[in-house]
Amino acid sequence: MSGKKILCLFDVDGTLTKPRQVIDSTIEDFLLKNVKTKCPLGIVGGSDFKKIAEQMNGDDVVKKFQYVFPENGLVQFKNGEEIGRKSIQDHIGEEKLQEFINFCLNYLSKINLPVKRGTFIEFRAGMLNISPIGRSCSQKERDEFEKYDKIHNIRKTMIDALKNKFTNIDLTYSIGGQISFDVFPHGWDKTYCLRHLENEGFDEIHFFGDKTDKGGNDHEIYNDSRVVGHRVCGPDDTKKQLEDLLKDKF
Ligand code: M1P
Repeated sequence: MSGKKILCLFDVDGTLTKPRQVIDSTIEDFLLKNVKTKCPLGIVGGSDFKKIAEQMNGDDVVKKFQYVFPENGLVQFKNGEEIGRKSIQDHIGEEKLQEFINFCLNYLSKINLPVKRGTFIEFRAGMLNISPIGRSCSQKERDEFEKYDKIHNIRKTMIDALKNKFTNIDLTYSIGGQISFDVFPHGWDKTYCLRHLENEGFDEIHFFGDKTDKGGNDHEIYNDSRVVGHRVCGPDDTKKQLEDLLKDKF
């Protein structure tokens, strides 16, 4: 037993759940009965709170996990209470933001896809989420878009166009899921949540994520010197790596 104060911090999609799916009861039970009894638990997701709550069996997620950081930690919950949120419009300014949104709408109006649905831009507290197919697509359409995008690079090509156009705004583009990408100011990636843990007295923060390669939304935090990074390939692998960690540390 190490005697160290450890926090286990998890990405959601692809780490605790299958993409955009509800957490499996085996994984949730394991976390709450076997891990939480030994060390505090945290979540840092790219999604907004509504989606994280849907995937984690309801709004009570903020009571089950000591720390919940939706939108990379631009919104923060600690012990069941919201303790802060950051606003993208205050940071970028309305004028530039509208220029950016208008460019995206114009770009999206010119591409053809096998299917297009609705909600192409989701405006969140600390980021924009942009989806070429539209967030209101069905699960089947979502899975098909992901395959189509792997061949046709729809998201990557759009990100390149945005990078070329908006050299004057300090934005980061991150592909964290199947049908969309997130846009936020530099440094507002998942490492943003670490500032809310700095004074919490942890000796080690173990982060578990699946999108750890460059361009994935776990890349920066996985490589941050303030955490011990664990690259996983799905919820079952997360459980296995946690079992190993528990054997080693407790
Ligand atoms: O948590 C990872 C991503 O999940 C969703 O992505 P998609 O809908 O494309 O599968 C989004 O909520 C996205 O913001 C988030 O990063």
